[in-house]
Amino acid sequence: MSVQYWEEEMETLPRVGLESIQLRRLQHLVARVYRTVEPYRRKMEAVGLKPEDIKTLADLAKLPFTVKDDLRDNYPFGLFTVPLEQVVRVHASSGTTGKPTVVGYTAKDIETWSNVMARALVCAGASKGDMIHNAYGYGLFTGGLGAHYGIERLGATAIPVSGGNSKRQINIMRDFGSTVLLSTPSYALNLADAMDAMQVDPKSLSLRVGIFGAEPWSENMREEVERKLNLKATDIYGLSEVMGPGVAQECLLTERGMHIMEDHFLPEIIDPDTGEVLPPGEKGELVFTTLTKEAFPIIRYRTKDISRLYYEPCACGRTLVRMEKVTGRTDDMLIIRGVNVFPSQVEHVLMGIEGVEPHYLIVVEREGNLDTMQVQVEVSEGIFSDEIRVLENLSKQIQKEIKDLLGVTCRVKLVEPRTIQRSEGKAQRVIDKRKI
Ligand code: DLL
Repeated sequence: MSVQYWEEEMETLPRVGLESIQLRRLQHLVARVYRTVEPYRRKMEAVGLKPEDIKTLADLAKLPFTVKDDLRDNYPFGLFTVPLEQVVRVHASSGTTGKPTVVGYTAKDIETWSNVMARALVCAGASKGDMIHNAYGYGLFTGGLGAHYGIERLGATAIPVSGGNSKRQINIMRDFGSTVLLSTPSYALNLADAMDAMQVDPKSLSLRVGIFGAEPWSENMREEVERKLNLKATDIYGLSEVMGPGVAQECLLTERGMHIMEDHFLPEIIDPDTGEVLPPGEKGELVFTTLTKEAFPIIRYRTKDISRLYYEPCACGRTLVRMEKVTGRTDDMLIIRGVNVFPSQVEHVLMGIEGVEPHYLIVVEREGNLDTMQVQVEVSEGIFSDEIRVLENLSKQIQKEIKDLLGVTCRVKLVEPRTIQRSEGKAQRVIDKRKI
């Protein structure tokens, strides 16, 4: 299989060349935000830093971080660096806590985004001839439109189906011959269930590749999606504060990690407690600086996503650094009786157990002074009609494996197929009643 690129020169540039481009862009960016954005200037002044102090890429670490609260404090447009007349689009997060965060794009930003997204699609093995079924939500969420512009830039055919109405999605896949599926991994499983209910054999469809992201998913979930949808499942990463989908994408040859579009998004890994930059290969919080964005550039944005960076060459020939699959966030980490628990770890256990479906909910409560964790999970069709002993054993097995991996004793509630609420976008995996 020959490797295809979208912007070959940039994607395969030797690292010295890449780093010199990064430095030039960084210096330009810092000078611009210092000049045009009051909150950035104030933060730099507070640590006695001037744009000309950025002399090497290592000087990036001298710059103050940006956090989600900075966006909220400057709601809605306070961090934009261009007049609103130059902003051709805005996106916003739903804002589960507090005000939503708003991001903006100039025409050139949309151009850049379309290109990095086209790169991501090609990186996942898509090409001009593909029928690309885009089930990311269209609207203020960056998923739908972000991917859409990349598909058109690539010259493939976009099917802008958005999320929801699984039955119609499957009819479209069958009738239009969708070859590439873009959706959250949880919605992909939802589609697999719907196919099953409609008695549509995935092998009768033309799906070849899935480009799944916007939420964490485990390796076991990958296997599950690949098996149930009969396609190759790849991971795509992005966040609205930095751009949207297309910040990083897994290639078909990599054994680990997604290539970061590093000439546009400069990554660092920091210790989330001290803020110190960690050496390559170490696990920590991912931080991004945008190098080319005009309307809403961001400096050292703390993503709260946990990952690590691999600088070793990749078999696909791309020199762009790879980031490990995001295994959790510094802020979705649950602390249960003193133990750190990531929902993705619970998922990992569940996906490895026979008879269990990939639909689950973690409910955390406080009883007296004690935190309790209940894991509700759907069991496969047929198991419910089996003897009670089978169910009891299954519960015990789940409880034991979670205890072994995480050191936490949980209660397990097995529920019937299709009883846990399905998502059309990001799945809600945790109900933490301690916070309500
Ligand atoms: O989720 C952008 C996106 C759309 C990415 C479609 C991929 C595909 P936000 O709504 O701003 O943007 O959410 C960003 O979602 O900080 C991660 O915590 C999580 N996330 C995104 N992609 C992945 C992934 C979009 N592949 C937040 N794996 C990020 C794990 C992911 N988590």
